[in-house]
Amino acid sequence: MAQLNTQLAGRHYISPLMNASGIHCGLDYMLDELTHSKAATYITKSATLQKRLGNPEPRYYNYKQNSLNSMGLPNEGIDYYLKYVNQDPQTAQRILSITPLTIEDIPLLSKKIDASGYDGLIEINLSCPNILGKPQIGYDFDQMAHYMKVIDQSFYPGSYGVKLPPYFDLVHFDMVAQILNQYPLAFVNSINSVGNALMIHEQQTVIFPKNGHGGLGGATIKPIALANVHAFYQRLNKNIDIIGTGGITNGRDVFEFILCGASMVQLGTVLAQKNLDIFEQIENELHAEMDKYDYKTISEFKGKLQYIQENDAISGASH
Ligand code: RRO
Repeated sequence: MAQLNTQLAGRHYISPLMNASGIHCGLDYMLDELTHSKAATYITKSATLQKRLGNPEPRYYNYKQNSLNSMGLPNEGIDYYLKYVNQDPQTAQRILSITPLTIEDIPLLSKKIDASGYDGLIEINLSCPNILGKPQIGYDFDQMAHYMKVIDQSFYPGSYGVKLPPYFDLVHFDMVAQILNQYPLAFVNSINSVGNALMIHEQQTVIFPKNGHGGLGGATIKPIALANVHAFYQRLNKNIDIIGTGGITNGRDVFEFILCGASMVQLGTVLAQKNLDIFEQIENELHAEMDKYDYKTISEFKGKLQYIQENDAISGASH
């Protein structure tokens, strides 16, 4: 039987599967449930310095295999999540997500984390699309470079990664990689939801904030996510691992993200739409996919995407 174990930033995980930040991870009991599920680890809801209630409702909508959200970063505040991750004996495997709302928040968040004794990985969210009046840092390269400098001064080398928004232009991948390659990141998580999308039911927007605009997640964004993972795998220093996120619904999808270079993957919309059994189901499907190609370990095919050659026939009728 194929082995699903993998590594992220030198830490060992029994499989590449975990939740995406924001899904089933805002409160203690949800994190407990994730801990007892087949997920290899969990990541917390992205924490700000202070507790936040988030945007007015309705703020989340499911449609087929997709979702639209404008949650607005509802969370219990950094102290709450630090208490949780530090009471857990397997802290080393856990991932804490944080969102600095201003550049001044960065050293304040790091001081709190340091004082708590937390020594797990930290995901720094540079890509929330839903904070009124605050553009995504990941789309403003000058700001991003500035943020990275302060992040580098505030966090230990190799202890943190960044969550990025989706990019759509090859030059943007070059520019972002050029900024990130200057720093000792543990990982990059690509992608956050596709920001400021719109869904309509009958004649009306489906969520309230920002006149209905919100982050698109789910199966529709998978090709965008794959392209982002692939582009960053090609451009980032090899010691920066990649977490692939966006539109995963089955084991085949996970296989594709690993082919593109992901070391781990996160489940967002699918986890919101189904229950925690989805981890076991996707694990089984990934086993089957690896058996199909006779792969025994993740490392045998990680980053080994094959390119179709000129005049090759496209194989497989299902596409
Ligand atoms: O809470 C949210 O509105 C949210 C966040 Br912080 C994020 O990073 N991505 C997203 O789709 N929603």
